[in-house]
Parts: sequence; C-alpha cells; structure tokens
Amino acid sequence: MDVVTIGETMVVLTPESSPLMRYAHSYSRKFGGAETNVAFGLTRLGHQVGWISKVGDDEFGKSLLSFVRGEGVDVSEVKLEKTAQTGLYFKEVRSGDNVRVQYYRKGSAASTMSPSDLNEAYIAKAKYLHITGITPALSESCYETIIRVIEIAKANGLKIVFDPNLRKKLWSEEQARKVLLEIAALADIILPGVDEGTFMFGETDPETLGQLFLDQGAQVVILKTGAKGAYYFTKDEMQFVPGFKVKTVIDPVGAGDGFAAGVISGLLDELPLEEVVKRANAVGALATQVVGDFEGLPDREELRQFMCEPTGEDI
Ligand code: KDG
Repeated sequence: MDVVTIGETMVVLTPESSPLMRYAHSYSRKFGGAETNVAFGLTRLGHQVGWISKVGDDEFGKSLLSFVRGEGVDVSEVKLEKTAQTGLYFKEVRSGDNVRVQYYRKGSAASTMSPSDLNEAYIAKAKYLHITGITPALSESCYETIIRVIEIAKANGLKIVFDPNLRKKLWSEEQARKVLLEIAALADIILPGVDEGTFMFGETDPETLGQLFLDQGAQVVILKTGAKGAYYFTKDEMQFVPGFKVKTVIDPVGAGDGFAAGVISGLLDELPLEEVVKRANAVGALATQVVGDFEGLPDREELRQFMCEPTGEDI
C-alpha cells in the first residue's frame, strides 16, 4: 500500500432547486470528506490507498462504504458503528467563491473513533500517512487516535503528511491553534494555506511562515496561496511555483484535498519538489471545475492534458 489516511467522510446534501437551503425543496446526495477526497485523487492517479474510519451501521453508512470501495480505496479498516449515525453536511454553492456549509456530525460514528480502532500491522504496510486537522477536532477520542496513528507511523517508518484543514466551525480557535501546532511539529510534510499558517503563528509573510514550520521539525513545507500557486521550503531550498489558470471556479470545496493528492502522488513518483508542487497545483485547479468535493479529480490522462505535457511522457 502507498498511502493510508484516516478521517470522517459524510453524506453531502446540496440544494438543487435553489442554491439557498431556505428555498430548496430537492437536494442531490453526494459524499465528502477531506481524507477520502485525497484518497480518490490518489487512486485515480494509480496509487494504492487505504482509509481508516467509522461509518454508521445505517443506509448512508453502507452506501458511503460501497462508494469509497468503488473508487478503488481499501476499506477493510472501516468499521460500521451501531451506536452512532453517519455524519451529514449540507453545502450551499452560491458562486465559485461563496460556499456555505452546515454540519450535522456531532456525535457521528466517525467521532467515536478511538486508538483501539487502529490496526498497527495495516498502517505499517504504507509508505505515507495522510492526516488532516479535521479529525482531531471531532472529539477527544479522535484527537487521541490521531496522536496514536502518528506514533504508529513513526515507529514503522511512514512519512507523515499533514494538512491543517482548519475548520473553525468544529472547535474553538484556542484549541485549534494548540492542536494544529502540536501535530505540525510531529509531521514530515506540511501543507498549510498561508491563512492557516497565519492563524497558527500570527505571521503573514510566507517566507517567515515556511521557516517557522521548518524550525518545528518539518522536512518539507508547501505553503498554498490559492489559485496563485504555492511555495515550497526545505532546509536548503525555497521556491514559488505558479498555479494553473482556470476560467471559472465552479466549486472550490476539495481543491486543497486535490492539491494534497497531487503532492503525495508526486512524492510517490519521486518527482523533484518543483514538479511535485506543479502537479499539486494542477490537481487542485481541476478539482474546482466540477460540482462536488472530489468529482473533478483527474486520472493520469486528464492531468497530462491539463498540464499540456506530450503524450507518452510519464508525468
Ligand atoms: O476539504 C473538503 C472537505 O472540507 C469536505 O469534503 C468536507 O471533510 C469535510 C469537512 O470536514 O468539512
């Protein structure tokens, strides 16, 4: 297995008849969760991924599980929870830069995950562990699970990729800052947005932020500036890699997860860091071109065409 990821995936309901929930009578049912968005991005690019989670032992949980399995992700470590329901969220997309979400996930099945749910032998098979700052925000036991999965990854030589994915609706700013800084200090590769770096360190300058993350122990920091592109920092190098232009952003949700999938894919393919970030920018841009949290994520051919690389070249 190349990558193992852990976190909550929910049913997503999007108003159909009006972009606003208050006027909507019909909703489309999709799925969304940062970690499975990344997993789908990776399987579409040909990588082997396992997802650790819990879903409710209910209709939503069962359809979610078959969907994730259908996208080629290993779900053998996903448990069906009888005592709690599958999480749910509503997403209003008013325009490409105006999206509102409403969560119904408190006490969800995934929020009951605990360290005893982790199978060390399974995690040890992967090269990378992907985690986000959403999971520790779900409950105290989820926070403990993330700390434990990090310990397991370190003990078994996996590289830890951490996307802070700050979700202010899920916890207090004080708690979020403390935990995100704690996890960032344990990760090898960190993928914050500049706004998240600013939230964590109170600094706005990208170079200073990159250095602060490196000083905490990261080997690679990739600092995102949205559509403009991203900086990468290592102890020896710093560079800005411009993003790809898209005419219109249709749905921005999941762009960061596409970016993370592009980074991990590039690292698995052992590309130079500049190419890793270029691929990440491209996957992130493509994720914004289709309604849904992951539906726009490309396969290799779509990615090659978007990046305008010659046919036959291994990208
Ligand atoms: O990054 C996109 C995710 O935010 C979305 O798919 C839903 O995981 C989700 C969340 O917690 O908001």
